[in-house]
Amino acid sequence: MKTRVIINIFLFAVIHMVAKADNGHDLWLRKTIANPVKVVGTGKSQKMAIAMEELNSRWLGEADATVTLTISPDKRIKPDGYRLTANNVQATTESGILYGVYELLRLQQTKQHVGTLISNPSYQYRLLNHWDNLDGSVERGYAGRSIFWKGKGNTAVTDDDRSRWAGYARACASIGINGSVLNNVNASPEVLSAASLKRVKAIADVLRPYGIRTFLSVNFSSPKLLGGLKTSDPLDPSVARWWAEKIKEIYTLVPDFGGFVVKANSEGQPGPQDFGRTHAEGANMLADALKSRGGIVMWRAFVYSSTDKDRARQAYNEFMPLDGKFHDNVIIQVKNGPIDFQPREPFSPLFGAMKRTSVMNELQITQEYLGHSKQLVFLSTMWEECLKSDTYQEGRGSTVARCTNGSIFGNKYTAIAGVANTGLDSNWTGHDFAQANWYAFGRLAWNDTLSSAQIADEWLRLTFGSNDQNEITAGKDELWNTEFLKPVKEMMLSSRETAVNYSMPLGLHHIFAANHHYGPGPWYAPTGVRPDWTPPYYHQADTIGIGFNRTSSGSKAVSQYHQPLASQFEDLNACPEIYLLWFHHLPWSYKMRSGRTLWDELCFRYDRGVQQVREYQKIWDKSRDYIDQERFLRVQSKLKQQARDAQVWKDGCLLYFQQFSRRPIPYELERPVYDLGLLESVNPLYIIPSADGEKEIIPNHY
Ligand code: BDP
Repeated sequence: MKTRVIINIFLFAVIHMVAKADNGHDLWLRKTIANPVKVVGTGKSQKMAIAMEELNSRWLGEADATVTLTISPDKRIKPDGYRLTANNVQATTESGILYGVYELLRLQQTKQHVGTLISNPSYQYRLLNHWDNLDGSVERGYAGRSIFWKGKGNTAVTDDDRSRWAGYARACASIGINGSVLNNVNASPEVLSAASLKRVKAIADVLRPYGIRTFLSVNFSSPKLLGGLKTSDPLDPSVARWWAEKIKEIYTLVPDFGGFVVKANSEGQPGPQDFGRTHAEGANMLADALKSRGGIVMWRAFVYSSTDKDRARQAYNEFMPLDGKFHDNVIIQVKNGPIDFQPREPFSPLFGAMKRTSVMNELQITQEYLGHSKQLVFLSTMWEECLKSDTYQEGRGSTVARCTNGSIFGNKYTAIAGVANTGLDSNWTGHDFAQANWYAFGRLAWNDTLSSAQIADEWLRLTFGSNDQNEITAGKDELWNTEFLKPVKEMMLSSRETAVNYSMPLGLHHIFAANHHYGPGPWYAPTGVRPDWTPPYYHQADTIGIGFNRTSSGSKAVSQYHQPLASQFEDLNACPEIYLLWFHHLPWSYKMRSGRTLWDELCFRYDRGVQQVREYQKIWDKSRDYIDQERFLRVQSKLKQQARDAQVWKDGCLLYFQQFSRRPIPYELERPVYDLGLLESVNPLYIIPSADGEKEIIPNHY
């Protein structure tokens, strides 16, 4: 009897633990108790089979309903688009059917009404850029090693690999992503070797049924480095021939191969300028070789040299004279801001300015400058801010989105890319909330007018909602909405501003400790390091004031923006305060709109950032009863670290800048808890052990 009781208690505990354990692997595609449904569809392809399987396993509509999947022409529906009713998905392609099915299931799962709707993607190419190296490491990756590459001598494709890739592809397809660039923009020529291409083929075969095309980043010197040619000069016929042969080899293995991404003459990467050729000459040579196969070239505009006085101006200076010189299957891939994925930047002035060239936006999903996978920062609001920024290039309403999605310039090819945050971690992204950034990127790439509030709402419902076999939330819908959904959504929506506040408010940028881009380091300026790789270059703090003067009395970067923006950024009374120190160098005593001095305002912002993270800790602790223990504890511990690290940012920056401002931190604010000397002498990350005990790698460059 006694043993039986003990066994029962044990079983109960185990069942309970299992129910409460959740490693996050299922992302926003969690298991549901589906209703029976009959799916009628044409075609027996793998893609259609996936669409049917998804409906069968996750249908939450009327029980025993019949759903039809119809492929038929309709002028209103673009290739990947679809038309939906509660019981029918119509598209002109199988990919369209797949996307329509995912949308239908999403609407059901988020308990929205399914009326009749037609949906077409904003961009033709909706791509993830993986900065994965062939050795399995991931540049700026914070979620474990590469899901694609395992290093030399480890090229055999296992079932494990295939199931990872399929899980990844399914997640991508469910949010409309239709292409993956499999390797780092700092590309090893080896990616084009026979052995690597074999693996590329294996990956492409798994991604294809989910509508995902495969792309590669290539090293511009591959003809010489891999092919043994004497040169990689794009105008040398033997070089063009080498690329044509290589491209033929790729298409034999991957018939629907998408094309190349190229980082050329940027941060030490080779490029056409090494041979006295222009970016256009380099890009066009590759584009011509890809053209007959339907491939494209995404040529990155991320270029800057140490000699220029303002890094923010350089991409524009370099690329504007080439406008109109690129062949039509070249797209210029431009980072959202003129410098480099900072917590906040104004949009790159190239958007809308290049009128005779296709331009695409490159966003960064991996949180290189926004807390890695240690901090909860929902990036959707940052991307929304960029996409909705008005460039005025073709009059009012010429938003960055409209300048790149074809609606203004009628570009032949339209695209958007996000630098992926995926890795081998069981939850894919390290931080459970970083999944939301992957999700948001896909949703915005599909529809660049969506609001971050809607995206956050969807993601929370899908990821933590009550539709799965989650007895914790069953029957608690009302409470779940008010006690969990609402506060957690608000936390997500404010989280990027919070990160800006505790790291670089008011337009400050690039004041990181070192190349790892995590902790603060406004003081970081080792001798011998090029100035544009040190924070003082960007903040320019001195006893008079702080900020980078980019007005007509400074670097004149404002002039790269179309009117009325150029004047607005130039004019202190019109410049948005969020960009103040991006465009202006101002005295510490400068009067802000709040009535405070610039110094006081800076102190308030840093402090507010810290306070906001502490609030998040409370919000999260209150959500305990609404989600599983495993994810609860994981996020709780990450928030703890975020609160500590926000304090390091605040103390490090304020104590450092205070040496110049020589003003007290306003007395109503909490005092610093760290000493500047300590923060300066030790990399802040070393004095605060991370929650997961992980060791940071000491960088050797900025
Ligand atoms: C910077 C990263 C670096 C990348 C580079 C790029 O620090 O690792 O290689 O951008 O985008 O943000 O090429």
